[in-house]
Amino acid sequence: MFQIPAMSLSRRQRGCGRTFGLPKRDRNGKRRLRVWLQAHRWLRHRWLQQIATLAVSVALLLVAHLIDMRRAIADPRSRPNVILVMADDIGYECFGCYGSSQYSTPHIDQLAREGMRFTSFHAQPLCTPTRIELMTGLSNVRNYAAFSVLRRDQKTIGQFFREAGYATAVAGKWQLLGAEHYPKRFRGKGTWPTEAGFDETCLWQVDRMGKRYWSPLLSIHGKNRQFGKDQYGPDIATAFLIDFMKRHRDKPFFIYYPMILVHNPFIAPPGTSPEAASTPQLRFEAMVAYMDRLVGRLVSAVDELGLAENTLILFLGDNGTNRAIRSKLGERVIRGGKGTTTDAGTHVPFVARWKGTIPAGRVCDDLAAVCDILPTLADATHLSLPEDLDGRSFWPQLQGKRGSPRSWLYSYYNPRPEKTRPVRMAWDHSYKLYADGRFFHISEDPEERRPLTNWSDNPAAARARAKLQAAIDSFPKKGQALLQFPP
Ligand SMILES: [Ca+2]
Repeated sequence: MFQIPAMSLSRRQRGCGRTFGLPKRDRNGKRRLRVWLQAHRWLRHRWLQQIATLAVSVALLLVAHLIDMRRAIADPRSRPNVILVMADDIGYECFGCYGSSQYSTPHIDQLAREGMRFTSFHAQPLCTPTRIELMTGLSNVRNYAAFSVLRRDQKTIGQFFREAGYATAVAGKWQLLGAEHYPKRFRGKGTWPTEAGFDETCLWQVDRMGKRYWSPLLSIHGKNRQFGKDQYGPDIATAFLIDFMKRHRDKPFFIYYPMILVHNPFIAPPGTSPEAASTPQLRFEAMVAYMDRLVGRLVSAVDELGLAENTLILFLGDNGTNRAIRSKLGERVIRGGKGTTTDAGTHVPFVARWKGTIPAGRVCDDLAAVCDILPTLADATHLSLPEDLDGRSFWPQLQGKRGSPRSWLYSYYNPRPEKTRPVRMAWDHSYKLYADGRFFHISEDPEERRPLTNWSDNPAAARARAKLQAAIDSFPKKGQALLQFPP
């Protein structure tokens, strides 16, 4: 109950009261009018008070929110450094943490123990198709023009980070400009590394095509430099990035490291014994071990600089292993599947570490793909992105939450559109459907040797087929940018 304050009525107020139809000589009526007017004034007064209180509360909330935002921006955890490492031509079957005892990958295995490993991560079957997806977060059906060419009208991961105030660097292999050894109509039609958002660059195969391992020809800050015969390209790229990290330890940085290793030619890396270099297979295994050592060198530098709890490190492969390579995994011998659309062509390792933020030692079985990396990094670092990307963020999963896992993956693959025909496919953990109707039980038949013909008798297969058909139908049938280059 509230108390009505005592107050006298003005002549005007009394006059007002009469307009409400009270009898002129009714004393009780006048008293009721007085009480009503007093209550009305009090309520109006009270209402104004409430409006004022509400306005002050909203203002205080806004101020608190702004203070929180400023704190969040000032908190290094909201703008972590990001190091994105992608090895060249290596599937999941070549890593200790994925069950291999044939290969030696102790540093990447340790990264997995200190972070999270994905068991069902997929890339495109070949270099450029994967790199375009990584740079743009889009399926190849939207923007793939030609092999070795990233259309220069595309917004890239480097540009997003640079615009957000990050220092950016790329070292390793580029292959996105159209170098001198490609047909003339593709040469120079793609994107320079600086145009793609990278401040500092140390890259093999930008405009020139020299050697990648010993006696490498590297483009450093846009100038081509020929190194000597005792100098090893992968060492130079790694040292370049460690130096960049040291110089930018006090501000957020984004490092993209598309590694030069372990693509053919299979040439022994530094320190390989003659016995370990006697066959291409053994030299490949030595290259894998050296690639792992370089990742270890980079991670050690992060830890020694005291940045482990402020740096998100990701490692993946860009496509399956070279087809000349055989790798034992449990009872299976897996032939490298680079360039093919089977599991051996697309199934790559994916490991992420951010000490104190990503729970250590976790394994995630969710489906994920290369085009998901850009949205995931945007989530982790509070970048804003367009909403029409094909990728889906798995940042919740990296924090140990359930997230919104994919129920299928989709691929449009047409690496050399001047001579290849597009392959369109969708798959989940169990089944894969091609747009031409081929349908496989991939968890039982990963090499896709036995197309399913009686799937309609199996309700689970029929349901999966309908889901995968809908996934394929949700994308355009034809590539949008094949052999088209902006001026
Ligand atoms: Ca590759």
